Amino acid sequence: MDNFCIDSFILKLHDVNAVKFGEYKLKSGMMTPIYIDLRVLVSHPRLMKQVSKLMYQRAQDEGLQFDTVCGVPYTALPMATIICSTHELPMLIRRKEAKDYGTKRLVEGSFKAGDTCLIIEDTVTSGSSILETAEVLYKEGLKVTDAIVLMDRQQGAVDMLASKGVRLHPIISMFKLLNVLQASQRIDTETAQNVRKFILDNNTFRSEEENGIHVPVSKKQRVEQNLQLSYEARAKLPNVQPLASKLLTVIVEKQSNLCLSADVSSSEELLHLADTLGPKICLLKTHIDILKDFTVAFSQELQAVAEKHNFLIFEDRKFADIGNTVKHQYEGGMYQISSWSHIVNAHAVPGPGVVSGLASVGRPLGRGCLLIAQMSSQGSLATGEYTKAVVKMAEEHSDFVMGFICGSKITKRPEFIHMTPGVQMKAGGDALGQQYTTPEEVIYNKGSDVIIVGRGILEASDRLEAAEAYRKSGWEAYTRRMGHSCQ
Ligand code: 5BU
Repeated sequence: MDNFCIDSFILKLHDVNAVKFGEYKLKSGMMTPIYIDLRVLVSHPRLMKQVSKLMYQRAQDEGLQFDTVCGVPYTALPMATIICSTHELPMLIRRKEAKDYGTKRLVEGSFKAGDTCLIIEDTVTSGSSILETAEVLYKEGLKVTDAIVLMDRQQGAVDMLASKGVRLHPIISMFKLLNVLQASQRIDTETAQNVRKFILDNNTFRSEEENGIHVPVSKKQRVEQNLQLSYEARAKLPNVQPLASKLLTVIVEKQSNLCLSADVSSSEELLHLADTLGPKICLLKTHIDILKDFTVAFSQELQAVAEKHNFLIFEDRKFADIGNTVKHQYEGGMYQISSWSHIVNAHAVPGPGVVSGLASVGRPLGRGCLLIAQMSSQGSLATGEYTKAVVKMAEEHSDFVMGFICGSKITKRPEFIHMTPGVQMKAGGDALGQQYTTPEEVIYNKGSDVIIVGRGILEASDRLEAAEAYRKSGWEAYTRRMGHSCQ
């Protein structure tokens, strides 16, 4: 059981008919094309044990502090019981109806006012059942800060509960479940797509918002992130730019969303970095004009190393001139960037001509371009309306523009890749205006796709160890965002 993974667990849920496709009515009256019935798990003790293990593990991973545990009646009751009995934790039982004799208590068990209670739930849609239980516990003087749920239908519960001060930690998300069932051919593409559409169209928290209930912006962003597709699914989208598809595939193959910013000044050191850290990265970013000894032979060697370790090369050239000039800068001069760099980036300041100029060289070579929509540096002017205009420019050139340099997810269109520089294990900055956020923040909270790390790795005493730490951190943040808690 130690090595079992969420994917095989999802298949087991399907085997025991806990996941059903068809037309079903939810508690709210809403009709749904997918029904999750975890009540059957009581008949499958091994699965029950696995559920409880996953839930407890999640509480540990999140570092949750609590005095007692309460399962939402009834399906989650035995789950809470197993967790509490295995780990010798005090449990509470919430009654659905007060008895009309004896103590008439709504919460059974011993506790004192001010104790923190962790809520356990089997499935959530809007999160209202968890909230109901929390409210009963509040009335008894208990605190509820966190809840763990096995299956999140991704229809607004995380955000609704967050708006009430309860953090929800889902083990499996609907999109993860669909991806696994589709990949294992348990359901066909059409069924999976129908359900995805239903989930996207029926977000209970968004409808509250549409009804005029105030929702903080960050919560809105979280809703959008939760509904996104996996890297794998995005690589296969019909409208994805070919190089974006290639990069997404590399990310999945190497379980790495790490781009190394190889800001070193000698070609020998750069090649050594590429060769030693190559297995850890999906992308290697260069500033070719800081090399003191560039040669065409070097660029050929770099391409060979990229092929050997299956990563792409991104020259961070930040083109920003009229179309005709950038065309020459891209293909000519001493660096001949288009001949060796898979990806380049550009500022949108000059207007769409900059993209057309670059595309005239790069598109026939199968290259891709990132537009700089935001920058990590303090006081950057690339914000607000400018960022929105960059997204629009990308949408109008989506055969060459594959994504953005940005601080957070800026478009819902899943074919675009978001890459974020200014990443270190500790938030902070340097003396020249660089600002750092952590891999977790960038990938999990901000919904970006790729972390770009330079000095966080280059200045470490063991660069390989540091690269692995960033790879792991970026990948775990992504798997957690997708509701996938083990690898
Ligand atoms: P650092 O050592 O991790 O701070 O390096 C960050 C790299 O990303 C560096 O090469 C910058 O030129 C690059 N960068 C950035 O930091 N911020 C931006 O907004 C853009 C690029 Br665009």
